[in-house]
Amino acid sequence: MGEIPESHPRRSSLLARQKLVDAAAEGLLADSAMIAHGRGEAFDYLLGEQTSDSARSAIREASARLLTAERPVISVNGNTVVLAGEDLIRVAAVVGCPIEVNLYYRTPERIARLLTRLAEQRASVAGGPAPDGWSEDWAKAVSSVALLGDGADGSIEGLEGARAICCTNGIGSADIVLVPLEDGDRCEALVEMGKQVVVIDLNPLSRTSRMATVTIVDEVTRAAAALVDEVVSGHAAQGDWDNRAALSEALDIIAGASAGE
Ligand code: PTJ
Repeated sequence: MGEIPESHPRRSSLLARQKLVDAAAEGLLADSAMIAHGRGEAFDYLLGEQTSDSARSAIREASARLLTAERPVISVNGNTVVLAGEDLIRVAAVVGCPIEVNLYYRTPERIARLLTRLAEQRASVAGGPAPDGWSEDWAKAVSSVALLGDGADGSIEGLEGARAICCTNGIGSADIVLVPLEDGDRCEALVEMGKQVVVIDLNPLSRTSRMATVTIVDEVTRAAAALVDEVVSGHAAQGDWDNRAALSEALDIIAGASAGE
């Protein structure tokens, strides 16, 4: 792809697409990853391609819950690693939790490639600057982030086949799972197991969005960046979290989208 001018109105969208095109060529993505991304883009367009106040509130709630959990885990798939891997490693470093590669379309090759990509991202993040407000040893915190997914030995109750597979020391024993771009069945199964499930999903109508404990209706790249700031700030939870209200607010934004002048 040629150089995209800084002023191009669709610059970030084009860059994200190119990242996915390159990642697909490297065998990191599911065959349907582009379709999933396209559906997300359509919702993002209607949401104004920005983090709403309501999504920001969900990000704050997610942060507070991750920070106070006993065994938090971040579960990532192909699209998430490619679009938001580095910021999720920053989140994991601050929270002090592992990252598990857990795929909808699981193959040992993709698990291995995604773990390699995450290890590269971890090294790059460890060698880079700490987030504003972080005062401890950044390289040490980042290097301590465990990357799980290989040799998965556990299973998610209520699911069948490869989609049930998980790591016992990751999702299997977690009390809260942050899982961007999750599917509805697995989200429901995790909730049934008594876990809190935080999802990032641009579609406020998806089963995943409706099943989750906390739904962040936002683009995964923007949400992960905002989550870094929140976990470093360490704000407390906001009391009773009304997830349905958060989803309604996202739908109100979509319903109010207009063609303007
Ligand atoms: O890497 P794998 O094998 O785990 O497969 C990953 C995909 C995403 C292909 C798989 O999980 C899948 O098919 O997902 P779905 O069921 O299409 O759901 C994707 C959801 O994520 C949809 O509701 C989209 O609106 C949403 N979505 C897509 N791109 C983004 C997004 N949400 C936030 N940020 C995005 N960039």
